[in-house]
Amino acid sequence: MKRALLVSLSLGLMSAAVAQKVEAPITIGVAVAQTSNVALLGQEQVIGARLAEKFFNATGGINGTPFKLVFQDTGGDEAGTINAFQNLINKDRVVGIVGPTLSQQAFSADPIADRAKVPVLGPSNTAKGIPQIGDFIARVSAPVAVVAPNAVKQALKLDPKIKKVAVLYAQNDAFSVSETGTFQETAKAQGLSVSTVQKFQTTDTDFTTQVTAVLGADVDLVIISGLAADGGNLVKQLRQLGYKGLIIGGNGLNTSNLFPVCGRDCDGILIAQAYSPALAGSVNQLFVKEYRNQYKKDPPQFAAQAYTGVQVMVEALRKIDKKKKLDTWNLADLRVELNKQILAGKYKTPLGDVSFDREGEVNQKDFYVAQIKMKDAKNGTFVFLK
Ligand code: 1QQ
Repeated sequence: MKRALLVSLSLGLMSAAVAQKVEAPITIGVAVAQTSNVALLGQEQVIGARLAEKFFNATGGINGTPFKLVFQDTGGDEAGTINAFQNLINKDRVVGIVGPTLSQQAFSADPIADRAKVPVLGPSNTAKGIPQIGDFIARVSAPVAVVAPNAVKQALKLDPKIKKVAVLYAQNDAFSVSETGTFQETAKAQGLSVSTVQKFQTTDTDFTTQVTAVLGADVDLVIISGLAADGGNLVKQLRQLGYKGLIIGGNGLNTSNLFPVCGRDCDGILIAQAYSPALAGSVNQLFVKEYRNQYKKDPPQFAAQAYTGVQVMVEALRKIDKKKKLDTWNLADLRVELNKQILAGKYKTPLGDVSFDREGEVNQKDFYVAQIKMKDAKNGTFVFLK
C-alpha cells in the first residue's frame, strides 16, 4: 500500500517534470525605445509587436505551444540598449531579439547579441552596414539606399522645376548620417545642385543658424535626416522663418507622433515608405483590419515592420518545430538553428513577400511615398502618392 503510493507519487513527479520540460515557455525578446524622445518612434513598434503576438498565438502559436514576447525598454541611447539586450539574452533567456529602434543603438548593442549567438532582427535599422555587423544580425527594415531615393523622385514629380536643394542632418546619429549620404547622392544623380549642407544634433531645439543658412541659399527643396523631435522642430522653425518650398523628411520623421511637434507646419512633408496599408494580400489586410479596430486609423510603417519582425521569428520557429520538437532547454543550439532558419525562409508579411540575402539584408519589393496632410494643429494623415 505504502509502496504503491510512493511509486505513483514518484511517477506523478516524473510526469510533472516531463510536462514542465515540454511546456518551457518560448520567449522572443523585443528591445525598443519605450521612453525618451526615441519612444515617439518606438511606441509604434510596441503596438506592432503586440498585435503580432496576439495574432500568431491565436493562430496556434508554435504549432500548438503559445509563445511570449518579453519587452525590455532601451530608452533612447546606446547604454540602455546594451542593458536591454543583456537582460534579454542572459536573464529572460529569449530565443531571439526584435530590436532596437535606432541604427545608432544597433551598432553598439548588436555585436553583443552576435557574440552570444542570439539572432537579432532589426525592425527599423536602416543605416548602411547593419546586416554586416555579424552573422546573427538581419533586418526587416529596408536600407536607406533603396527607400530614401523614392522621396526625391516624388518631389521632382510634384515640382519638376526644382533645381537647388538644402540638406540637413543630425551628425550624432548613425542613421541620419547614412541617410543624408543617400539623399545627397540621389539629388546629384537627379541633376539637382546641393546648395548647402547643414548639421545639427538630435538633442538640439534651436535651429536658427541652420534655417538662416537655408534661407540664404534660396533653395526650392529641403531634405532633413534627423529624428522626430528635432526633425519636427526644425520643420516648424523653417516655416516660421519663411521657407515656402517642399520639404522631404527622412525615416526618423516617419510617424504621426511628429504632428504635435510641428503642428500645422507638418503639412506637405514628403516621406518615403517601406510599407503601405493598401498593399493587397490577406496577411496585410488582416493586420490592417486588426490595427484599425483598435486604433481607428491605418497602421504606420514602424508598427508593420515590428509586426513583421515577430512574424518572421514565429514562422521560423514553427518550421524548426515541425522538423523536430523545439527544445527550449537547449537554448544555445536553438538560437543557432533559429538564425539559420530565419535566413533560409520566405515570409508573406504586411510588407509583402520578404526573404533575406546571405548577410541578413532584407529582400523586399515595394516602396512608396506619402505626404503629410494636417487637418488641424494636432491631427493629420499620411496620404500615399506612390
Ligand atoms: C534608423 C532609423 C530610425 C530613424 C527608425 C526609427 O531608420 O535608426 O536606422
